[in-house]
Amino acid sequence: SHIGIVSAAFNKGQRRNGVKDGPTVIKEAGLIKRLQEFDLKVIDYGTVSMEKLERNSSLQLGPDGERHHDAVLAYNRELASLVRKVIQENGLCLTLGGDHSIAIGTINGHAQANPDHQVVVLWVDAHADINTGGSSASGNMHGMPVSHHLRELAKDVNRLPESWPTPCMSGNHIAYIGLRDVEDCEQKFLDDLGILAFSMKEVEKLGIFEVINQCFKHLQPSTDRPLHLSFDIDALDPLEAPSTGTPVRGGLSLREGVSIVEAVRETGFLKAMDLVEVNPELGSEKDVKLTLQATKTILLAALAGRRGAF
Ligand code: DIR
Ligand code: MN
Ligand code: MN
Ligand code: MN
Repeated sequence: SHIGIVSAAFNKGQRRNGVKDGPTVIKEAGLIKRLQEFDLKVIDYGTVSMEKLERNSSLQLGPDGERHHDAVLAYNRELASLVRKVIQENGLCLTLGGDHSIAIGTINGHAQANPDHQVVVLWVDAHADINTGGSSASGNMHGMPVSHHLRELAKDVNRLPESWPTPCMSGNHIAYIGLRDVEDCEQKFLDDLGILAFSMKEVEKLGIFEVINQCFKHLQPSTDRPLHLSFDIDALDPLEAPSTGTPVRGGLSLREGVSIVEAVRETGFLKAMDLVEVNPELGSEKDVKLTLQATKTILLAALAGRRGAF
C-alpha cells in the first residue's frame, strides 16, 4: 500500500484566488521527501487543474445562487474519478486543496471506490460547510460540500444534469470537531439530522481525547466503513495557521490537531484525507511559513504517525 497524493488546485468555491496554490506550496515545502524518510511509498498522482474551466470563467450562478455552480461540480466530478483510482489502486489518498468545495469530489470518489459505497467522515473545521444553495448567505460552495453527500438533504441540493453527485451518506455517517462559526440554518440542519458535532466549547469542556473517542464510537470505522478525514486548516487557531481565507479566533491548538490525526491514523481505517484552505497569498511571509509548518506537522502525524520538525 502507498500514499497517493492528488493536488486539487481549485479556488472557485470561494472568492480568494491564492488558495489554488495550496498544493504547490505544500509540496514545495518538502512534504513528499519527509514522508519518504519514514519509508513510506509516495506516489504523486498530479494535479486536477482548472484550466478547462477557466476558459469559461464567467460567474454562473446555480438555481439557488451558488457561485460557479456548474464549474465547481464539473471540476469535482473529474477530481472524484482520480480519488477513486488512487483508492482502487490500494492507495491512501491525500488530496491537497484548494478550497473545501473539493470535498464534494473527494468524498464521492472515496465512496465510489468501495464495493458498497459506504464511507464515514470526520470533518475538522471551524465551519460546518453544510449549507445548501438555498440556506447559504454567501453563495460560496466551499460552505456547501457536506450537504451534497447527505441523503436527508438530497432534495435541497442542485446537481449537474446527470444527477452528479449522488448522495453517499446519512447524517449519522459524519462527525465534526472544531466548530465555532456555524450559521443558524446550518445549526438547524445539524440538529434536525442529529449530527454529532463537537464545537470548541465541547472541546474545552470535555478535552480533546474524550471528543475523539466519542467520534469514533459513533462513526464505527471498519473495513466496510473506511474513514475519510476532511481537515480544514482553519480548524486550527489563526495563531497557528493564519494564512487561510476565513480565519476564526479561538480554535484548536496545533497539539489538539495532531492528537486528532494521530487517533485517526491509529484506527487503521483511514483511506482518504483532505487538507484544504491553505492560501499562501494571505498574511505576511512569516504567517505563510507558520501555516505551512502547521500543515506539514498535521500531515506527518496523520500519514507517518510521527511528530517532529521539518
Ligand atoms: C460560511 C463560511 N458558513 C459560508 N464558510 C466557510 O459561506 O457558507 N467555510 N468559510 O470554510
Ligand atoms: Mn471548510
Ligand atoms: Mn459500485
Ligand atoms: Mn472552515
